Amino acid sequence: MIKPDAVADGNIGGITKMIEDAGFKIIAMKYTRLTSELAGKFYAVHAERPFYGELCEYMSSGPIVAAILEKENAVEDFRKLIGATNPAEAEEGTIRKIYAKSIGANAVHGSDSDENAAIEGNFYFPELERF
Ligand code: DAT
Ligand code: MG
Repeated sequence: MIKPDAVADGNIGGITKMIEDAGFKIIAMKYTRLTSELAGKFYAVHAERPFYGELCEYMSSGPIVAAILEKENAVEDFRKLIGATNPAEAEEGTIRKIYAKSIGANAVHGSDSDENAAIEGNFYFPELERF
């Protein structure tokens, strides 16, 4: 996902270019907006965390871009490309170092496992049978 802060700042193109330049193939892409309830469903795994309410509010604060990406070793390589959750700790040249504003408004989401990538892909693109 390209998160609301990055979409609002006009960074869809810059982030998408970094993703493609890193060798990821975009196999589905959608510009959409979550309700707070849907954001809560997407991030249900964080329901007990103190920042959950803030996270759901933020993720529904504006449009986002959801995409399914394909690559060998995609999960690990994408986590490397996006950098640490907190942009203050993200390495130079990572998407979050370049585009994120804060630990909450951190420009992009990346799945943390193949299993969750399938669940999250299906959340946005249930019409794609392969997910
Ligand atoms: P990541 O997005 O790097 O996988 P995560 O899964 O731990 O990070 O958390 C999901 C999102 O929740 C994260 O992108 C931004 C928000 N978040 C995480 N930790 C936070 C914190 N300490 N304060 C505010 N928001 C936080
Ligand atoms: Mg995560």
